[in-house]
Amino acid sequence: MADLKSTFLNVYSVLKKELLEDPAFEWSPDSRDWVERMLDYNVPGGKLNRGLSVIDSYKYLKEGKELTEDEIFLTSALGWCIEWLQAYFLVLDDIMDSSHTRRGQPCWFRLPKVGLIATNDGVLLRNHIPRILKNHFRDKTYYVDLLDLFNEVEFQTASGQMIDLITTLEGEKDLSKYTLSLHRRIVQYKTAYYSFYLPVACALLMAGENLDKHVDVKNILVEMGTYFQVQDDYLDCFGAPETIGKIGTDIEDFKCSWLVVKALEICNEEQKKLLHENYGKADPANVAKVKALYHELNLKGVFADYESKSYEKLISTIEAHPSKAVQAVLKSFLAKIYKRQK
Ligand code: DMA
Ligand code: MG
Ligand code: MG
Ligand code: MG
Repeated sequence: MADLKSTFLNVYSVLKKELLEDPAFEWSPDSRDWVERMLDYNVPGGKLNRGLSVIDSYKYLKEGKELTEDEIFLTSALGWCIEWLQAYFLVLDDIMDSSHTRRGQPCWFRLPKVGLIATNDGVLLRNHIPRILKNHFRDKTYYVDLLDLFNEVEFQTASGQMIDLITTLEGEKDLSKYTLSLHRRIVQYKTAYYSFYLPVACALLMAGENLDKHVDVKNILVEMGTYFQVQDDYLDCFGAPETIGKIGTDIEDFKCSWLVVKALEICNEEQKKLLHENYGKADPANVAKVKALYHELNLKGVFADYESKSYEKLISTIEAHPSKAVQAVLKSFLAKIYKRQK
């Protein structure tokens, strides 16, 4: 595993070098330095789960057959395209969410020398993906499907981000619209497609599969992605910033988080009033009141219950899938995130 990760990181260096020598641009030392620093700061520093999953999934689809050097390189390159997509969304997400830290360091836009240049860096990160794909997949039969897949998933993610953001401003801080179904819709689009469906879909395309025939796999992965974002919402409030690498902002940002949805479901009138008065305010005193209410309502326990029920449900859906190889892909993905602390 440690070995797979170092191979994967080597591929990052290769891809970065190619991008820094892209013949479509006349590079100067300062432009090259900027992009290199921007990439090193934003692309490889995460858990790399999404990227590594492409290699893992492809292995399972090949039913344990040893991968060739070429296959390892190509699955890694696709994995990195997903990590690039993630970096692009996160750089912009942190600006929009007024976040402070990410992966244990200040958000890119918080660096004094960066600021709103970060928005163009986001655009650059996004543009790197089709360039990597062109460099390495142009002559593959599945090239068009790959481009189409990334386009579709990017559109879904941006649409999810849009509804995540506009629900926080529609009307005057209206908590009554925060329901489980709205939450589900937001997280399905903003997180599940790119984090869960995309890695497996990349592996399926490389294995010569037609994605239209794998709608059942997509549905399970979207379910898993929803569970993953509920964990993210939980950790935003209850996770340790040193472990998750970021300081939560969901309460301040008036987000339609799973926690506030659950709190609204189980609270009494008095507690609801407290939520209305304190949710979505930047003052730490207001945030502390919301957190105290979450403790009072035992949201930790409610979450633990949700977590084990989701796991059981996912496992039984996976085990109902006719292909053992697909089952293995899905189970390994689930094992990586079950009860995660970061
Ligand atoms: C993030 O949702 C979704 C995308 C597409 C980046 P979020 O704002 O809850 O993520 P985080 O908690 O990592 O800022
Ligand atoms: Mg965010
Ligand atoms: Mg966000
Ligand atoms: Mg979050």
